Amino acid sequence: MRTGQSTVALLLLTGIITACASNTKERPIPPEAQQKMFQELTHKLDFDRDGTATCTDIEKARTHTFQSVDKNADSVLISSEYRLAKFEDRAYFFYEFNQLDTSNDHRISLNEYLSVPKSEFTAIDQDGDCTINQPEAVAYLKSTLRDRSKGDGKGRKNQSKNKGKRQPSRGQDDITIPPIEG
Ligand SMILES: [Ca+2]
Ligand SMILES: [Ca+2]
Ligand SMILES: [Ca+2]
Repeated sequence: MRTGQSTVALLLLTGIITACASNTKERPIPPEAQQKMFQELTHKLDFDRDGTATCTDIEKARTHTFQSVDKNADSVLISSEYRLAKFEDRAYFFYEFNQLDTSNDHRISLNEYLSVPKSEFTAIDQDGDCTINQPEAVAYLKSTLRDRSKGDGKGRKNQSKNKGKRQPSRGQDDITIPPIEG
C-alpha cells in the first residue's frame, strides 16, 4: 500500500482538476474534460488493454499478481507468498491468510484468491454491468475529489508541494491495479 501504484485518482485528478482549481464546488465539467476523465480511468483499469474497463480486468490483474507472488510456481500461495500479495494489491490488505483459505489446507488457491469482492470496482460500476462507462467514471472521480477537498484543503496543497517527490499513499480511497509490465 505504499508502492505509489495506488495513487491512481491522485494522478488523474492532478492533471484534470488543476485546470479548474480553486472554487470548483459543483461547477459542471465540460464534456471534453469528462471524456478525458473517462479515458484516463479506463486506461488505468484496462488491464487487458481491450479499450474497456471491466470486472474481468480486475480478475486478470489479480491473477497476474497471484502468479507473480507464487514464488515456487506451484499454483498455490503459502502464507509468506500471500504476504507479498498484500503489498501488491491493497484490496487484500484486510484479508488474512486464514480467511481466504476456506478449504483449510494452509494454501490459497487461485479460486480462493479471487473470491475477495471487487469492492473497489463495484464502487465505480454503479449499474453493476461489470463495465465502467463515462458517467460512472466521472461520478467516481468527482466523489473522490469531493472527499479529498472535504478534509481541510491540505490534499491539494501537499500535492503541489510534493510535486516531483514520491507521493505518500493515502489509505483507503483509490483503485489498486498492479502495474502492467512492458
Ligand atoms: Ca479491459
Ligand atoms: Ca506457491
Ligand atoms: Ca457500469
